[in-house]
Amino acid sequence: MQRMSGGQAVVAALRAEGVEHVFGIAGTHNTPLFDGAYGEPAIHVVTVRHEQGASMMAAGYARASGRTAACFVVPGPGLTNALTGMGMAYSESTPLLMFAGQNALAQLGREGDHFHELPNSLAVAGSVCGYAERVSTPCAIPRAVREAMRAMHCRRPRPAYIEVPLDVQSGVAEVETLPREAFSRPAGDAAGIARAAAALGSAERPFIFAGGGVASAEGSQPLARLAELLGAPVVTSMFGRGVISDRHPLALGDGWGRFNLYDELLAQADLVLVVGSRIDIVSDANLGARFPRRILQVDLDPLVVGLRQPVEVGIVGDAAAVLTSLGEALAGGKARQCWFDVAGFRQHRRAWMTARAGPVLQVIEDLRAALPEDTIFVDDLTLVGYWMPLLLETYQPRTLIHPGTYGTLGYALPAAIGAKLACPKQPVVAISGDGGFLFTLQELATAVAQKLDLIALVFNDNAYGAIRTYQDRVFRGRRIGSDLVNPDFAKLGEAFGVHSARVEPKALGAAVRRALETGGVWLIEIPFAPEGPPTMVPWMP
Ligand SMILES: Cc1ncc(C[n+]2csc(CCOP(=O)(O)OP(=O)(O)O)c2C)c(N)n1
Ligand SMILES: [Mg+2]
Repeated sequence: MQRMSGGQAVVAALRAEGVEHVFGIAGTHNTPLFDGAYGEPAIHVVTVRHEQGASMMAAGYARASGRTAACFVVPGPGLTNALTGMGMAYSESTPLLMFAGQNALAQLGREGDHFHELPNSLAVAGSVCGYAERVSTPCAIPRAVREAMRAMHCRRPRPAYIEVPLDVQSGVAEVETLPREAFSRPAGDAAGIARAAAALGSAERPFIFAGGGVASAEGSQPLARLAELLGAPVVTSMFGRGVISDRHPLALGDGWGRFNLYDELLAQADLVLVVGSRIDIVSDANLGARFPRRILQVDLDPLVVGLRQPVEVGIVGDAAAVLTSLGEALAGGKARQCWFDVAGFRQHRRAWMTARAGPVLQVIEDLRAALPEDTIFVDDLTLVGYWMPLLLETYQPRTLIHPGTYGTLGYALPAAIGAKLACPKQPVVAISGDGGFLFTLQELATAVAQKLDLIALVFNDNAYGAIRTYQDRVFRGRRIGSDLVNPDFAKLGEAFGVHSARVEPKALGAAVRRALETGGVWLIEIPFAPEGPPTMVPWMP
């Protein structure tokens, strides 16, 4: 037991849980939270320039590292500003721990002119969280933080929200900090694993569809081992890119399986093991809907299993644990030859991409060649970004961070800042369009203040290009609201005190190499208007 304020109790609980970074903006309604971190060396407070940046940084931080960061925001506008990043994190199954201040307990429930008042804030935050709670005494803080951590680490990862009224933040009490706990996830039930192993053993032409759940469970090794035992090729969802290296002889690449590239695989396969993927709407429209009849599904979230299609065996559990158990169950047999012509598929895919992607293929290959293998790429919703999961050779998990199906613009820069703070030794590159970049560009100031080495690329077509393309394709060229008048990006970079450059696409490789060598924050504008992937919006007619 130790006597401390609610603000100090929050920070003590974060320290006890191993949280190292807090992103946020202070106001009268959360200053005691910030004050709790005063002089606390274990907690690094990052002041951001908009709360949207805070939640997106925390999301990028977690996706790059698997570690959880926290945010401190004021209630009302601070919370509603943060919601977009929280919605994003919710859709991409990413943890982040959001703390908002609140008016004093006695003022709650009596709607009136209270400052920063947001009726039903718990319900508002709760709509994009797996856990939402208001604490009403400092003593309740360690338990609430523990419950939030459990919700994020033992169940499907989702943001968590804790609201701390002002009198609780400043109130002083005897608080007991909880000892560290090793969080565990369900390992999958033995009977289900035995049935799934038998089904895999009996299948003649199985393949594996691996999603982001494999990355968040650190399941790359057991995935590769199981695939090798079965001779099963592996397709990844866009969240799963990197869970198997593109150099692995069984890796088929991204399952944003547009263009009927996977028809041959799907026509021949007699069983699919779906692991750590809800089979999002994009994958479902293109690939899931044509899965073979026999489906085995492994997921931490019971609501996901069998959601899109009926499954022969469903297992609720941690992807790494279940893949390991399946591997052990099948290890007695001889490793099988792969039944599918992976090399032929890759050649076919490559020829297809070369024919359709146009100059964007070269741009992405140049980026790949110029940067080390562990570089973390963070995409925005931009035409180049859409192509990234398809075209970027990816060798390690968590190195291609593609936005979730929430699909907000402005994600790349703040998420890249979070990724860099989490993984300071890895180069980090944000890929934005001119439209999306202006949603969160002020976070360049945060990157400068944090003295980061970071490369922000802005592909400039002076348009909401994806929408312009869409209008051209679907609305017979009736362009409206999609042309943009932009600032001078080089001067903008200068004003923020970052290195800036404007380069033609063919000079991009050299430019990023130079940026990497020089260090610091770089804003590189590339005048470029690529084609979007042919079925860019697959769920539309
Ligand atoms: C918050 C938000 N508002 C609107 C959209 C709709 N939208 C999707 S892509 C896009 C265009 C993005 O333009 P830009 O960032 O320049 O990339 P480009 O498509 O030109 O490559 C828009 C407006 C969105 N995804 N998110
Ligand atoms: Mg654009």
